[in-house]
Amino acid sequence: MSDVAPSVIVELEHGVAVLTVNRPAALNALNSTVLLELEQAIAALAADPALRVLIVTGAGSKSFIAGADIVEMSGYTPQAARRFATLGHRVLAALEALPVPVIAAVNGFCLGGGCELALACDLIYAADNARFGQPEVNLGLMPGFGGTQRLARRIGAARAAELIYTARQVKAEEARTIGLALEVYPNAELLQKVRELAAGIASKGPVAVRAAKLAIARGLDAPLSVGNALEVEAFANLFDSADAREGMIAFVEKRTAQFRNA
Ligand code: DAK
Repeated sequence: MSDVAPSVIVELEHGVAVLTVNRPAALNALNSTVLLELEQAIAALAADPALRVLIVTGAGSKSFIAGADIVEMSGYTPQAARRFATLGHRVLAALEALPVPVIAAVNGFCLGGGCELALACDLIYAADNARFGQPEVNLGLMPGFGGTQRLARRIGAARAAELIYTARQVKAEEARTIGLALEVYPNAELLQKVRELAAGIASKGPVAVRAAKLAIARGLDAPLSVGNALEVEAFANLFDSADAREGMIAFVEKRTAQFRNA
């Protein structure tokens, strides 16, 4: 048995998985080992029919993810950098493509590649000690895991450009004000608050939640008319699902719906 602690820990209970990036001695910085373990963990979650909601967080109370691993990157050739960036993009694309809602519980530093990972999640909730930023230009680098694209889509191009050009770190309350974090909670309460939110989502019709996620994601990359057409299709298809029948009949019968994910 290996005596090396895994860099990624996943616990799944009642449909809600918590994935913890577990490298607290380096503030959960993403090196190749962590990224490869993340890739495996996300693939396993994608194949798990019990999964309803995923929460992503960082080990310890100080940091979500303090970025890509600067020590590892400092030895890179352009070829190694391209491999690393490709791996990072692959992991974040797989996270983003999970069919269920993914929530980032940002419990501290959320910088560089860490902020980019949070941006690949549907929802971001912050602890009061959270610090968001894309500080790559401090290192003579630029965001390499999709930050130029996802941050601009989330908070608007001008604010994203300001944060990327200046490397300014944003505290939790400002992150909420600019639409990066949805809510701010005391650090000790963050995970419990996010678990409660996730449990609420997990109790809804799972087929419908997945269809809504897909419609939002596909629609964002399309003109409004195409997005609306996608929504019509997705909405109509739900009437083929046992869960939609159960949900509407339960309403009429004044009882709680028993969804079967079908
Ligand atoms: N990488 C490696 N180690 C890190 C790290 C990081 N990003 N952040 C922190 N650590 C390590 C520290 O080196 C220290 O290790 P020891 O010295 O104890 O061995 C330990 O974590 C604790 O950190 P500090 O002692 O510095 O803790 P403080 O509370 O004093 O400061 C801090 C916390 C988060 C303000 C500070 O650690 C910091 O500034 N960290 C760096 C944050 C940062 O710049 N993050 C962005 C990284 S760049 C690309 C692909 C990807 C990317 C770019 C290009 N391509 C291939 C094109 C992405 C780039 C990034 O994410």
